[in-house]
Amino acid sequence: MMARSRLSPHWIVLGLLALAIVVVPNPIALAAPVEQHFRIEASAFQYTPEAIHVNPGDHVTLDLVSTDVVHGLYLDGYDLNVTADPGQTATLFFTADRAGSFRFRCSVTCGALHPFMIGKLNVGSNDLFWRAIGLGALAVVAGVWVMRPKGDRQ
Ligand SMILES: [Cu+2]
Repeated sequence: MMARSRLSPHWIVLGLLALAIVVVPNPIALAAPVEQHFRIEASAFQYTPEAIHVNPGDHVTLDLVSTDVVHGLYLDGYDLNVTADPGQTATLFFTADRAGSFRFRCSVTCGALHPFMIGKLNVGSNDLFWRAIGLGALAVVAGVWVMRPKGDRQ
């Protein structure tokens, strides 16, 4: 008879799942660029929302709305700036052709906490992040399986 493999089928399934999580292409990352429209409210001393996410190549429109005093938005990496008067909307348009994580900050001195008025633009898929989470979840499953009580033990 054939020698029995030392790898149980469970481990092979886990290994294949891990491989799939690492190498399967992310359909979102392969999608064509789209129009993205965001409304960011600026108030003392924060942006709402604080973080926005687009995919590389997306055409991005940012409407900066100031709810109190004059606020600005300077986007690091893209070197873009826009200023919104109180109660007004100012619009910034750009193509997200640089991948990465970029800070945006208020470019108009608006008060004591002005230096802390910071937001974030993420350009790129969260691929690595989700793959890492997937692998982590798989490791937990594997751990639980290894630690499972043996049927013949009390
Ligand atoms: Cu400011």
